[in-house]
Order: sequence, then structure tokens, then C-alpha cells
Amino acid sequence: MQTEDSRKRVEVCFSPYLFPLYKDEFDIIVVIDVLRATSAICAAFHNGVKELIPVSTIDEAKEYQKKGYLVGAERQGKIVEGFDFGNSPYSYMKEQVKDQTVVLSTTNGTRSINIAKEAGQVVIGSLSNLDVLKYWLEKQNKNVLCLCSGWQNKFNLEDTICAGAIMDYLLSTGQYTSIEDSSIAAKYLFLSAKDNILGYLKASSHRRRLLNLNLSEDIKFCLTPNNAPVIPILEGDKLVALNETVLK
Ligand code: 3SL
Repeated sequence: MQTEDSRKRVEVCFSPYLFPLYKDEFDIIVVIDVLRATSAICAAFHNGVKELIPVSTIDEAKEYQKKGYLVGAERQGKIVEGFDFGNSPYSYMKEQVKDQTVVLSTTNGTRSINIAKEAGQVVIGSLSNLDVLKYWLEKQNKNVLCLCSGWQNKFNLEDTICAGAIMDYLLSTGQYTSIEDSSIAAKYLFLSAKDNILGYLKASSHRRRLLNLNLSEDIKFCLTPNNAPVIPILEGDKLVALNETVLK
């Protein structure tokens, strides 16, 4: 006798460009941009930022600036002239941002968040919040898509490895299954990288791009698992930190 498979799905989408092919089948979208947007967002909430409004364009960022908000803006890895900060996690650890609503626009990460919000509940994923996020996802028991922000619609290693780590854990609970080859590939990438993520990513394109901008401290922060154990979740147009204890 055949029984129906009641397991939920967890899958990986390699880039925002591919998102339309996946988007209708999931309840929760985990947006991942390890270098550096989603790591900076986790750092921000871990350090007491109250709300963060992710915007896709510099024009939108300017509108918020005119209204008096603190605004971060990054393009090509650099702070956009005229803004308070860029996309370094360290900018969001300053006293200045504590208890504040901050606006952020980045090349890929904030764009992915805004693309994903039409499709399901958006939560922010990075290596910085890996364990709390995976335990929280397990508790939700819903269909999960990990959306890798990549770089200008192209595949990247660091987001895929992070997505693979989430996959690997959720599959290990027995509650989840996956059917896409992208998800299997992400899981195997994670398994081959997990013992030395920094070393594994030595030659990755975005690591090189950031190193050329002298951002090695940012890279180290972003590739260190569990250094900002919070779960930023989108409510309307704002990210807030989930107020829940999800440690195992
Ligand atoms: O693309 C993004 O959203 C950024 O994370 C890119 S950077 O790390 O600031 O270069």
C-alpha cells in the first residue's frame, strides 16, 4: 500500500534570476547574501537595531534619507557617496544605530529580499545566524526555499554553501525532502566546504572583489558561523528581529 509523503520541501534557488521558476511552491523564503548584506543585517539586529528597511534602488534610499532616516547604501562593494554607511557588518555595530530604524540598499541582497516578499514569508539567512535559523525552520514545518542572492544574477559559492548547510540540517530531521538538483548540489558543496569554509572560499569571486577593497575583516566576520544569532523577519516592508528562543 502506498502512503502519501507528508514531508515538507526544502530547496535551493541559485540566483534571483531563477526565482520565477521556483517561487510559487514555498511558504518561507530564506534570503541569503553571505558577503555581505544578510550578514550585515544579522549583525545589525544582534547589536540592537530596531528595524531595517531594505530597499532596492538608490533613489528609494535617497527618499528615506530626505525624511531623516539613517541610510546605508552599497554598490560594487563601496559606500555610495552621500550615505551614512555602506554594507559592512561593523557599521551596524555602532552606538549610533542602536534602537534605530535603518534603511539599507545593496547591489544584490536587498534586491533579493524585495523580489522574495511577493512569494512567501521572508527571513534572513547567513552563516552568522545559521544554527538559530535552522532550528526555527525545523519548528515551522513549512515548505522552505533558500534564495541565494549571488552576484548580479550569477551563481556564487558562499550563498550556495550557506543554503546547503540549511538543507543538510533540515533533511537530517526526516521532516523534509527535496527534489531539485540545485538543492542536492548545494548540499554536497556544503559538505565538502564545512570543515574549512574560509579556505574553501579562497578563490571565490566575491571574496576576491572584497579583498581588493581591503575588506578582509568583513570577510572574516561574514564567514564565521553563529556570531549573530538572531532571526530577522520581514513584516510589511520592514525587517524586525523575531522575539523567540530557538536554541536547541
Ligand atoms: O550585493 C550585495 O548585496 C552586497 O552584499 C555586496 S557587497 O558585499 O557589499 O559588495
